[in-house]
Parts: sequence; structure tokens; C-alpha cells
Amino acid sequence: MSSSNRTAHAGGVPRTAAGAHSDNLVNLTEHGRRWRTVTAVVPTLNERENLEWLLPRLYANEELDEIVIVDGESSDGTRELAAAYAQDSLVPGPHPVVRLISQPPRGKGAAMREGLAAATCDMIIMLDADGSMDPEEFGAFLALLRRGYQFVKGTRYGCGGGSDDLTGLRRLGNRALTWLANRLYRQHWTDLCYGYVAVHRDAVDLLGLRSTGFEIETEMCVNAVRAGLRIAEIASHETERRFGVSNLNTWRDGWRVLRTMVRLRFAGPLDASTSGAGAGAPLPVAEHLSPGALTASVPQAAPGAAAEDAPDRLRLSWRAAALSRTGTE
Ligand SMILES: Nc1nc2c(ncn2[C@@H]2O[C@H](COP(=O)(O)OP(=O)(O)O)[C@@H](O)[C@H]2O)c(=O)[nH]1
Ligand SMILES: [Mg+2]
Repeated sequence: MSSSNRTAHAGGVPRTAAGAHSDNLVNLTEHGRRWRTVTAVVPTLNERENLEWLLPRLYANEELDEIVIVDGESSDGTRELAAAYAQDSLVPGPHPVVRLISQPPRGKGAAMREGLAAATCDMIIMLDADGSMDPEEFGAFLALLRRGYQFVKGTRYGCGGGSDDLTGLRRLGNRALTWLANRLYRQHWTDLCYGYVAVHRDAVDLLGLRSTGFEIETEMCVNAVRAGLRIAEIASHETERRFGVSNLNTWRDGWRVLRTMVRLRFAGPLDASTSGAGAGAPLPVAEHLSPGALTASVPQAAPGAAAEDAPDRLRLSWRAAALSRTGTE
């Protein structure tokens, strides 16, 4: 593994890995002339109460152009709430376009792959629906993507990072798995199993993702190394899941993470020809939902975003109109 794959740690300020790829970083001044669009991908499995916290914040987030929600056939009203936002977003306005995809609950990895394949913007941010990851941190992730990194992973360790959610056992397991990943892939990561990640759309096609479960985060990280992507870590604070309980099983999913990182280390070069968010194990058939009979409605004034105060964002109006014209919703 060449040193050019070393991750740059960013507890607020990026540090290039031993100057290994600083030459490749984008000249920010020059880049500032290009407008790039952003998709948030959110997997949901019975997260209605959490979505009531998260969705208004995403909908009002000025960084976002598109929100892709991949729902695992939730039975608690998650789907209806997401569909209400998808419906509302068809009207051009100062908000992102919301797209809802439904698929059988085959695991977070399957949902993420579906969401990544559906995302249409230049940059993609992945976050959980449980309200543990704050959209206020988007700017920090995106700044590193704009700076030229292709894969930016959040870390709950180091200066500025933290977690109110990790149990002692999960903390210990994550430490051990991160240590092993660093040995196997010659990295300096501080956090392996954290799903707050941002990636350039073009790089998604190089990751060759095949996971269906929680090991997807590990697969993304190690395949980013195998694909030779420029990787950075950024400090992030994970709060407790707001409602409900985690779907993760510490022992079962820890084992899957371990197996994945070891298998991929000795799997030879990553075959880009079979790469792509939809590559690998077949995905269950997903339904791209049109917002039909709705039993939920979008709050009129999303917190922190009074519609009349919102800036005129022509690009969003254009995008919403374009997507509705092509019948994507
Ligand atoms: N669509 C879909 N989402 C899932 C599935 N399993 C978990 N998720 C979502 O993945 C995210 C992470 O799951 P979570 O239970 O919070 O795991 P933790 O953060 O590791 O404790 C949450 O937004 C879940 O709703 C699934 O089978 N299908
Ligand atoms: Mg969570």
C-alpha cells in the first residue's frame, strides 16, 4: 500500500498526509468558480420520531440540493412522513428535492447502496436517521471534499469529536477494529465504524460496494484505500439516538466488520469494472415511490428556516422543476 493512501486527520483543520498528496489538492480559489450540488442519503428503518427531528433540519439546510431517503418498509409512519416531504419538495422553492425509495429491510448496507446509486448530485453525504448525527456538521465535511479529498469520514475521537451513544463494549470493539484496520491498510484512522461519511459522486463508482449490513462503513473505508482515493477524517460529535433502539448487534456486526476488512485485504486489487454502488450482491427490488395517499404533512415552518426569510435559491427551483419534469419522484 503506498503512502499516498494515508488519511489526513482533520480535527477542524485538514493536514495532508506527510505531504503525500498535497500536490493533488484543488486550488480553492480556482475551484470557487464551480458550483457543486449535494445529496444527503439517509437510510430509515422505523425512525418516524427521529425523522421528525432530522427532516426539517435537512429540508432547511442550505448546503443540500437533494435528500434521498431509503426506507426499509417501516411500519411506524416513517414512509408517510418522508413521502409528505417528497410531495412538498415538488413545488420549486428554497429547499432540496426529497426522493423516497422503499426496499425490503435487508440491512443498512443494502439501503446505502441503493441510496448512493440513486443520488444525482456531485457530492454525497451519508448520515443515519436516528438524529445522532447533526446536519450542522455538513459544512466541515463538504469543505474537505471541495478541497480535493474524495472520501471524508467522520471520527468521534480526537479533538472536537465525541460520542454520547457508544456503549463501553462498542467503544472497545471499535478501538480494536480500528487498530487492526490501520495495521492491515497502513492508515492512521481513529474511527472505523462510523456512518457519517461524505464522498464525491465520481468516487462512489470506484468503491465496488457489496455489503448489505453494518459492515458497509468498513467496506467503504477499506475500498477507498484500495481504490487509491484521497481520504480525510473530520471530527464529529455523535449524540445519543433520540428515540428507539439501535438495530446493531455488537457481536454479530463486529464479526462481520472483522471478516470484511480481513477478506478485502487479501482479495487482490479492487476490480473497478465491477464497481459501482449497485454492484455486487443483488439488491432487493426497490420501489421509487411517488408520494401518493399521504397521512402526514410537512410542518409549515421548519425550525430555523422561516420560508419568507429564506434566500432565493434559483438552483433549487430549477432542480425541483427538472426532477419533477422527468418524473423522478
Ligand atoms: N432502509 C434501512 N435502513 C436501516 C436498516 N437497518 C438500519 N437502518 C438504518 O441505518 C441507520 C443506522 O442504524 P442504527 O440502528 O442507528 O445503528 P447504530 O447507529 O449503529 O446504532 C439508521 O438510520 C437505521 O434506521 C435496514 O435494514 N434498512
Ligand atoms: Mg445510530
